[in-house]
Amino acid sequence: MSDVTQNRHAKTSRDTVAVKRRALELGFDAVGVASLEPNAHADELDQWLAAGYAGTMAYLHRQAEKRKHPARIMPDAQVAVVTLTNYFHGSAHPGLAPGVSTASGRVAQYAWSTDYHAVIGRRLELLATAVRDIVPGARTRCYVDAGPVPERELAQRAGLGWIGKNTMLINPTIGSFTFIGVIFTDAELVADLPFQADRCGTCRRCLEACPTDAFVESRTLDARRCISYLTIEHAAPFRDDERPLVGDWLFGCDVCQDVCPWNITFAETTSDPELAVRPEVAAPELAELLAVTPDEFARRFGDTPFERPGAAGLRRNAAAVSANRARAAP
Ligand code: B12
Ligand code: SF4
Ligand code: SF4
Repeated sequence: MSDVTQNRHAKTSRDTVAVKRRALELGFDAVGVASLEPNAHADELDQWLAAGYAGTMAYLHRQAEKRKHPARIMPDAQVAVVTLTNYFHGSAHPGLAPGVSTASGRVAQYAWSTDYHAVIGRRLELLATAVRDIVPGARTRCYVDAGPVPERELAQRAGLGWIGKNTMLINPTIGSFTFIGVIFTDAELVADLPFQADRCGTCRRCLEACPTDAFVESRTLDARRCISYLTIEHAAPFRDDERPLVGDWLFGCDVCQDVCPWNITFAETTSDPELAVRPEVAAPELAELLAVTPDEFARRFGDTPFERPGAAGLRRNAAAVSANRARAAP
């Protein structure tokens, strides 16, 4: 290797270490660098879309080409810096979520605080600034749960964990209650080795615990049966066969993560001040939601994940939970 090449390698390694150190200083819990080869699971994505499992999430069809070829997401991108942020708020044994009374509906833990798109988005922008400082002239583009990015695949490729049978990215020391954030960049950073192992082994707890039987098989989710899809992404009124599926869940669902041994053993409660629990979203009263006006909804929930389905979506969900409880009552 020539001196020039050697010096360049030394510089890219130093730059990569500096970017990762800055990520941890900013409050990310784990960070890795992913290469941008075509998605190894492109065929699975095509089959999943063709089977109709995306339901009304039409954007997943539109974004498929980029998800299959992540290098096309940003021109000249060399790598993606991938971050994990732990949002676990403590034991949430199915049926016994902390803070949930019979007056309130159950809400998935990821939504118990200020909208993560804003919190993680701000943090990613700070990290992107650091990338541009460390590698002068570099360009960056940040994504968190928006845009045509195969986030879990990139996290696996960045060495941050494996994709479990419940389709979640599971980190062996943090678990799966994590947000994934991604920065595409044309900076020359050193890619990590992918996380190769499948640590699910013979376990099938998530597949068996799903209250709606939404898993067609391991790592294949029919989103149309998933409570998370029904209560958040699905915009239409519930059909009669959909309403009972949501059970007690007002917003999202955590069952396939709550039962996972990697969470039961390793997940630790976050102390991130920007992800502090807000009672009005963690345990909202059904009666209040049924009566909330659009102005009141915007004032109380405008900066929370409830904003996605909006007042009408939450009213639909609250009515379904109330009906399901009334039916289940002796
Ligand atoms: C659409 C979507 C949904 C849909 C569909 C979910 C799904 N499983 O696909 C719905 C609305 C149901 C949903 C629900 C939830 N979501 Co969501 N969602 C997304 C989104 C926008 C796209 C995911 C996607 O591409 N799905 C398409 C299908 C085909 O992909 P897939 O099931 O992951 O399958 C791929 C891989 O599994 C792989 N694959 C297939 N077979 C195999 C085999 C092996 C061995 C391997 C390694 C890989 C592999 O190939 C497939 C195609 O690429 C991402 C953000 C993003 N831009 O990536 C967030 C995201 C996946 N969601 C997230 C979260 C937090 C949730 C919920 C936990 C929220 C909640 N509590 O209610 C639930 C979890 C439900 C579940 N078990 O997945 C996080 C997950 C973080 C993590 N640690 O994994 C993400 C990454 C958002 C973020 N930035 O943090 N979500
Ligand atoms: S989030 Fe709930 S409904 Fe969706 S797959 Fe997991 S356990 Fe099933
Ligand atoms: S519950 Fe078991 S099978 Fe499911 S993701 Fe966790 S380890 Fe894998």
